[in-house]
Amino acid sequence: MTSALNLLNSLATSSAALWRGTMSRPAARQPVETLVLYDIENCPYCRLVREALTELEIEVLIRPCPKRGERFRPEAERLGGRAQFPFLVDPNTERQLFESADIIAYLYATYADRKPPSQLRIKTVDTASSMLASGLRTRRGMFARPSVSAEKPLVLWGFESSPYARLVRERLCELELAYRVRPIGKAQWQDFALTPVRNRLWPEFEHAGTYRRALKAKTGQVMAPYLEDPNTGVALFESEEILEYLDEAYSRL
Ligand SMILES: N[C@@H](CCC(=O)N[C@@H](CS)C(=O)NCC(=O)O)C(=O)O
Repeated sequence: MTSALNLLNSLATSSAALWRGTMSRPAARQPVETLVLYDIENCPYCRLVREALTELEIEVLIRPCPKRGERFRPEAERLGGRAQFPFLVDPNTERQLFESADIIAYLYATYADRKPPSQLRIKTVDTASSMLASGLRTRRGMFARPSVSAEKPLVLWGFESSPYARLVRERLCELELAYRVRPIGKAQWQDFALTPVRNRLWPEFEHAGTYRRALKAKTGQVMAPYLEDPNTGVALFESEEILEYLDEAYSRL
């Protein structure tokens, strides 16, 4: 029951954020070295940056910095000089940026061959709707909880607005587990079909997105979230099972 309500709330959250972070139109160039984002899952400004990363289909390494977190916050503060999130580090250009609107403008200028969304729109409609979305999730994905660390980053295949992937990202943030996001935003109308329906109707469907194709080749289907843990060899679909796994493997509560 709780998880059904939680999922409904997550669906409402994606609606409040106007379903940004659903579609993907890949960047013209991909970073050679992975970008690093110091992030709080339920921070409205961090959400805007993650939405842009889904839209541009750019992989990112998230180092979660929830409030009261001690694992990655000191590193972010040392590098950036202050505790403010989102904080993006691009090892390809050695740029380090604060401010969501500046980060989004930088991502488009550096990696895309098209204009970014207007700064005015980001700072008004997008920020206001993202704040509403964060309000709906209240404390979820905001505060650290006791956990054991993972040696290697986990890998999460998903897209920003997925109500199911959000539940997993929140837990990864609370447990302060670093993870790579492999973005599988939607690019074709068939991507909107439920996975079992798509598998049945078009078993040979060729996905357009790089990560969609890679996930299909790896698992035989495209569904978000899909979590891989290189520390244990575990790989799972289904948000509920993933949450159980993360709690069992990493929570110290
Ligand atoms: N104008 C900044 C605002 C960033 C901001 O206020 N972030 C909050 C989190 S939502 C923060 O860093 N708080 C400090 C903390 O959590 O310790 C932006 O758009 O990136």
